[in-house]
Amino acid sequence: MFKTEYVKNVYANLVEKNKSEAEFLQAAQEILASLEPYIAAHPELESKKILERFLEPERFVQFKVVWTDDKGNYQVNRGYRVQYNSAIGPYKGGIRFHPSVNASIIKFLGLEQTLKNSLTSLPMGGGKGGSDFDPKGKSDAEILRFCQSFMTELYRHIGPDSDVPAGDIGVGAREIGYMFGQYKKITNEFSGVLTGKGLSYGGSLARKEATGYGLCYFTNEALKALKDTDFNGKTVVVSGSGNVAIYANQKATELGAKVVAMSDSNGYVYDPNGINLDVIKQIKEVERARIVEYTKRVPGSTYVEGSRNIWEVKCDIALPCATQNELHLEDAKKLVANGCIAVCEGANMPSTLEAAKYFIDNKVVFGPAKAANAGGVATSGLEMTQNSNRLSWTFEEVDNKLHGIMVNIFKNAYAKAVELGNKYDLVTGANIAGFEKVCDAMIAQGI
Ligand code: NDP
Ligand code: 2IT
Repeated sequence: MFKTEYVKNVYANLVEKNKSEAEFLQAAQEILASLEPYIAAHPELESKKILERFLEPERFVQFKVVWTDDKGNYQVNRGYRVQYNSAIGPYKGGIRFHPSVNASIIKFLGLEQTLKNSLTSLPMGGGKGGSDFDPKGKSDAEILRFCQSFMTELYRHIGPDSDVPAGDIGVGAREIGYMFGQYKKITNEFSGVLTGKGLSYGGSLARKEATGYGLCYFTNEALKALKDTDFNGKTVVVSGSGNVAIYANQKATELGAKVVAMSDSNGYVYDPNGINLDVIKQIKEVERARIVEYTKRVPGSTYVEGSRNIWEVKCDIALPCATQNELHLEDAKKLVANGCIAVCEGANMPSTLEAAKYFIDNKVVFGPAKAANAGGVATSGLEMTQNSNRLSWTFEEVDNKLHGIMVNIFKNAYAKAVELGNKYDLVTGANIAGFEKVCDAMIAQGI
C-alpha cells in the first residue's frame, strides 16, 4: 500500500491506536498515499515527525446530551467535537446530526476539513462535531430542546476566535438558529460563533447555496481544463436531496445541464424531462418528506428503491452529494461503462478508495471532496469576515468571491497534479496543495 518505511510505520501506528475507526483510517490512508512523494522529496519532515503531528487531533471532546421528547420521556444522546488542527486559524467545520455519527466519522470529517480549509486560502483550521441524534420524525419542539441541550455543553468549547461550527447533514438554518440562540443566552454575547445563520441575525447571503454552487464552479473549471467542455447540454445525476444536492442541481441547470435523477437514503427518482427543483424543494425543505413523493406529483417520473441504484442512471456528469461511501467500485464501473466523463464530490468522501482510483485510472474528471465541496466552508469564512466587520455583502459580491475561490482551488490542485505527472490525479494534487500551508505553519509554531 505504501512504499516508504516512514509512511508504513505511521500508518501501522495509526491503525494500532484507532483499530475500530474504519472511516477515519480510510481518509488517513488516502492522504498518506498522496503525501508520500512529497515527504520523500522533503526528508527533513520525517525527523520532525510531521505526519504523526498532523494526524493526531489537537483535542477530542465527547459529551452527554439529555433532552425530553414530546411525551415527556428522557432521551440520551452522545455529542462530539473534534478540534483537529488550528495551525492556520481557528477550528472551523460543521455539525452533523445523524444516527450513524460516532468518533470515527467525526475524526475523518475533521481531518478532511483541515486540508479543505487550507485549500480555500482563508485562515481557518479544521474541526467537526455532531451527535448520533436522529432528527427524522422529530417535532420542531423536540429539535429545539435537543439543540439547546447540545449547546449547553458545546458552548464551553467554542467561540468566535477559537472554534466556529456550522451545518452538515441534519443541521441547517433551523438548527443553527436554535443553537445560536442558546449560545447567546448562556454567554450574553452576540458574535459570529456559528456560520450558516439566518439572514436576519448575521447570516451571509449565498451561504445556503454555496456548497452546491461551488461544486458546479469547480466541476465546470475542471471540465474545461481536462476535457475542453463544460456543463452546457450535459445530462447530470445528483445523489442526495439535501442542502448540497439541491443547490448543485440549481447551478448545474443554470449552466445549461439537465439533472435527471436525485435520491434520499431510501431510493432515487428519475425524471427524463429534468428534475423539477421546485417540487423537490417543497418536499425536502418545507415538508421534510421522502423523495418518493416526487412521483406522485410529477407525471412521467419513476422511483427506484435503494439509494445506490442511482449510479445505474446513464449520465455525462455524476455529483455524489449525500454521504460517505455511497459510491463503490461496482458503481464506478457502471458510470464509466455508461459514458460518464466527470464525477465531482459534493458530499465528504462519497467514493470509496477503490472507486476513486478507478475514476482516475479511466481518465474521468474526478473532483475530490476536499477541493470540490470547499465552497460551503469558504463562504462560512466570508460570513465570519462580514460578522467581524459588522457589515453584509450583496449576494453577487459573495457569489463572485466564491467563484474566484473555487477556480483558484481547482488551479492549485491541478498544478500539483500536473507537476507530479498525472493531470487527472486531483486527489494527490489537492492533498499536497492543502498540506503545504498547514505543514509550514505547524513547523513554524512547533505544534
Ligand atoms: P442534508 O442533511 O441537507 O442532506 C443529506 C442528504 O443525504 C439527504 O438527502 C439524505 O437522505 C442523504 N443521506 C444522508 N445519509 C445518507 C445515507 N447514509 N445513505 C444515503 N443517503 C443519505 O445534508 P447536506 O446536504 O448538508 O450534506 C450532504 C453531504 O455534503 C454530506 O456528506 C456533508 O458532509 C457534505 N457537505 C456539506 C456541506 C454543507 O455546507 N452543508 C459542505 C460540504 C460538504 P435522507 O433524508 O433519507 O437521510
Ligand atoms: O463539510 C463541510 O465543509 C461543511 N459541512 C461546512 C463547514 C462550515 O464550517 O461551513
